[in-house]
Amino acid sequence: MVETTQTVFEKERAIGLAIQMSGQTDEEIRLSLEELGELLKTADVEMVGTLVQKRDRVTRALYMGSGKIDEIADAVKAADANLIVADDELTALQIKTIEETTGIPVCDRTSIILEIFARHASTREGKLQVELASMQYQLLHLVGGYENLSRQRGGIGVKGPGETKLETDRRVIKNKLKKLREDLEKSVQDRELQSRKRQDRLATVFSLVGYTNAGKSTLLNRLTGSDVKICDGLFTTLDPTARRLNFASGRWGIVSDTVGFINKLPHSLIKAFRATLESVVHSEVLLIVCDISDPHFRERLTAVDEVLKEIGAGGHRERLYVFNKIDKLQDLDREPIHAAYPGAVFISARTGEGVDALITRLDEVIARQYVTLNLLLSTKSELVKEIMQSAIVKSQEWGQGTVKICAEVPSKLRSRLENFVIDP
Ligand SMILES: Nc1nc2c(ncn2[C@@H]2O[C@H](COP(=O)(O)OP(=O)(O)OP(=O)(O)O)[C@@H](O)[C@H]2O)c(=O)[nH]1
Ligand SMILES: [Mg+2]
Repeated sequence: MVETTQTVFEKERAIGLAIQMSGQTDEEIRLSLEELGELLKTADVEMVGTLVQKRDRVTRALYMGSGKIDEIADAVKAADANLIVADDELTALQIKTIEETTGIPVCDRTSIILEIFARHASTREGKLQVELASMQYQLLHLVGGYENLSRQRGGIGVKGPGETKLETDRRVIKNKLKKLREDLEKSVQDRELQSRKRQDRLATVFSLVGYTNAGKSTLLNRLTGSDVKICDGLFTTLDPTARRLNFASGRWGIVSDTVGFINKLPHSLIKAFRATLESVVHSEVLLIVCDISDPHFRERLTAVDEVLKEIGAGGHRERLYVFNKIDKLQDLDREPIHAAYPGAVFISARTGEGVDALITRLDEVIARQYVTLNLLLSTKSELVKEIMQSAIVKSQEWGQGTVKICAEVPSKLRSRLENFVIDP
């Protein structure tokens, strides 16, 4: 009988497996498994039990120790589960061995994340990036001549787009990967050409970054009056969205929302999402959004930091820590947080509390990205129009064929104005 993917999802009940290496605390493992449960929930799978084994190292073939495999089988039976999910990325050999021993399909954290991404990707670029990451995962998990259960089953994490028999051939996948990369490059170029208005290139870009579900999109909507989709689930946003933010001072900037981060974010995904994350790498200011109502917010911030380093946005870029969801906490002691994260701002993107103070801070930041210049230009110069659109003009004196302007100008425009600067 052929089961549709939908019915498979509805029925799925998973046992989560984790390895506790020496040096990892019980709490760390509990937290990670709890998050795996959230990931599964977002992928419509119920986590009905967990199994943890303490080990010094991961067994090459089995992931867990051989004695533990019988326990997995028992746990699966007791909980009436029909899926085993490891909280780490498994090798093809590990998947094969656990499946053969237990007779139950096996997948891993990475494939669940890939599945969620596949479901949430909506733009062509997003879809191409997910396809690229899935293909890379498949390539790593090809086992010659062996069709594992999860493959036959065609469920979670394995429904790589366009899956055909031919794809068991490494060479075919590699060719597809090459084509995907080219398509993606083209798609990114098209986006840049279409969406980057000339003016926007002069703007200071604030990138909203943070753990998934921290409230980045809610904050974008609150700041710019847009209506980006928000949802209480993981990885709601995959595609980068940028909106203009106008300040009362006349200055303006771009706020850009992007994919959230998570612990153990698969390398293949980070690599595939390079194009999307490019906007973070090139932005002047990182707004690190953090859900302060999460008791483990510090660990989340560490995970965010690690991903930022990995994508090359670790450096000395200006950072502003935005602690969100204060409406969920009654007596929040801000002192220790201020001490650990100087300049931190506390807000509720949902109720709007603290958002005005955040806007004031953003305007202060952006003010440093402007320079005041006295200029003498030809009235016919294209630059005059550009200044009028992007700068805060303090005075203008129109004469015969020339115009004297005193203006606060985005510093990105400065190099093009150098020849027209005059003494006040
Ligand atoms: N109580 C409360 N809930 C909030 C606040 N901000 C956001 N939320 C909720 O948190 C959930 C996640 O919000 P999103 O804005 O989608 O979070 P995100 O960081 O964009 O998440 P991803 O795109 O999935 O990475 C939603 O259910 C929001 O309604 C807040 O200030 N207070
Ligand atoms: Mg979002």
